[in-house]
Amino acid sequence: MASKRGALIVLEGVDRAGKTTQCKKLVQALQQSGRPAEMMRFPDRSTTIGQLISAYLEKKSDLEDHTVHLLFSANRWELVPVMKKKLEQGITLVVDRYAFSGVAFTSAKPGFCLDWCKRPDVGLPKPDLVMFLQLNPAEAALRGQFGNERYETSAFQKSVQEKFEQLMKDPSVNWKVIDASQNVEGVHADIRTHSLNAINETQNMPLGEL
Ligand code: DGP
Ligand code: NA
Ligand code: NA
Repeated sequence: MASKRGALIVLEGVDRAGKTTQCKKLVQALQQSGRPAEMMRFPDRSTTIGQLISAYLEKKSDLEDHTVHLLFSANRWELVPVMKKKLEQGITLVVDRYAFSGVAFTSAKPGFCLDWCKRPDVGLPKPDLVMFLQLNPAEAALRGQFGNERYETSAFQKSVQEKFEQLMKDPSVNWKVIDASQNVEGVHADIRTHSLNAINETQNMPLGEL
């Protein structure tokens, strides 16, 4: 019997929706049930390109908007060989942000259309499941202040949320909306259910492309 590939699972959402916590909990739960799983995150600030992105987000450098968009995309592309290898080895990848953040954050800036923003990511491995952690701005505000990084203002985040809502209309992507206002365990239970379904449904299907 041919060995089964891992699933590519992505968590998206606006800042403070709990993506990172939930990615970690999902990886733990999958591992504990005997399913190989690893976490990844984008941007991956550890690479040379990632360090340029990190300096930009920390406002230690300024980069032209198209340029930074292409750097975020390049940062995903440079990890594709590693991702494909792990998926082929049967490892499920749980990814904290992906191309959808790329499109939502840049298209929230003036002068960018969705179509241009999507182009550089065309051909990337397509997630088997994308879960959007939905949290309204009032609930997000209860979780504390924004940090000091670029993009961390309520006006910009509102615009990003609207862009995500447009992206979620794309029926070629397996979107699931998760109510992130539940407690951590409630959110985790929803995420685990969708993930187990995706792992079972996609293990005999080839990996798609964006
Ligand atoms: P995080 O490490 O998850 O806090 O993400 C860093 C910030 O960068 C966050 O505000 C979201 C934003 N971001 C993530 N991916 C992209 C991308 O591809 N393009 C742009 N413009 N912003 C992104
Ligand atoms: Na952030
Ligand atoms: Na995060």
